[in-house]
Amino acid sequence: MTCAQAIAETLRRSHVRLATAVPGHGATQTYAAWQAQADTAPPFSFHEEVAVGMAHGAALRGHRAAVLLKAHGFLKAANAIADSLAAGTTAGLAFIVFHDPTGAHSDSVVDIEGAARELGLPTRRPERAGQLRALPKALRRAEDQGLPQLLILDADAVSEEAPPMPDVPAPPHSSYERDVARHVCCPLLAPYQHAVFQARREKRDPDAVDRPPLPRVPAELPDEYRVVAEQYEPLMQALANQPRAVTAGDTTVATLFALPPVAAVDLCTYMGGSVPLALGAQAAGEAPAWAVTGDFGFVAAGHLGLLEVNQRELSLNVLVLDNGRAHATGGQPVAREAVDTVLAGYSDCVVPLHDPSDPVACRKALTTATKRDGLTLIRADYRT
Ligand SMILES: Cc1ncc(C[n+]2csc(CCOP(=O)(O)OP(=O)(O)O)c2C)c(N)n1
Repeated sequence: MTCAQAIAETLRRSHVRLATAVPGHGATQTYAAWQAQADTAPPFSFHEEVAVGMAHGAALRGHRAAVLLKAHGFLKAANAIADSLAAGTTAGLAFIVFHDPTGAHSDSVVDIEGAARELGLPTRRPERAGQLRALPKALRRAEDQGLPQLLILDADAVSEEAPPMPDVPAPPHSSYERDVARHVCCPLLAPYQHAVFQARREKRDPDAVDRPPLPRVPAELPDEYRVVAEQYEPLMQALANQPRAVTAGDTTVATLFALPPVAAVDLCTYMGGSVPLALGAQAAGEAPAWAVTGDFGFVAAGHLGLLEVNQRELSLNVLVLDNGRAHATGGQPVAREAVDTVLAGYSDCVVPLHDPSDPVACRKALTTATKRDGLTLIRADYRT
């Protein structure tokens, strides 16, 4: 058995429910071995930010997950990785970076160990002989610490003969509990989440960090968010009343409807992360899953996750709040054509919502989405 096959087998025996990967020396061979042991081979991802967001969505919801990538991809996914530290994890989450020391398979020689340690990401770089043993240990440590873990492995070792298989952990012991203060990354909660992260990083008790009071939405939001939030209220209220396993928000003001009393959103990390987070949870068996994104976040990065919905043949309901503005950052314009262009690739999946201020129209659009299979994009038109 090669090391690549042994890594895939160790992940499987360690109850890893979702593995994602982008091709690259080391990751390619290992994910090919992971695909070979599945009933239906899961596809490679196109973008590491999506691969990390999906794995984090699964792990936050209590399912072990791993991402196989190269150093360059780690840098591409750095925003998703940083926010996975802020939100933490429930089940084991391992980022496995295959290092290419000579650049023989890379556009350049890149070593991410320093950057990862600066981020505060718990990092191990085992010797070749210890690479396999390091995997179950990393998953266990992630659960004990509530933080994802990085393993840097030597890419050239993947085709060598594997050492004996290591002992593997029992299934994850803790299960997901909805916790907006910890899992919804946003300016109002960032200081608390950072204090929790520091506690976890230093192996102190994160529960000893004082919890912030949660403002009621929309009435108790700061002025700059409240006016925009009021616009979103009918749709977010209707969303809260739909059945869900999980709803992931994005960097839109609407994500603040995670707060009481509406409680329509459960998780949020980076800009463009709502689709991957929801989809990763869904791929691990959490259905129905919803994602809520603003138009700017969707055009900027969120749409990358849609490729995964289709290529993995999963179901996902996505609300695109098309207000023509990046309100969260002061209202920079988002051209209608930009949203049209991105949605053109998914025209069969779009359900228009022309009057999102009407609760009945909102409920109707959401119910239509729940009755459809595959991908549904509700385009809520706030422009007129
Ligand atoms: C990678 C990255 N770049 C920039 C930002 C700053 N940012 C936060 S929210 C936002 C715009 C969100 O606008 P939109 O998705 O349209 O939602 P809205 O606030 O209008 O509801 C931007 C650019 C960010 N959070 N992350």
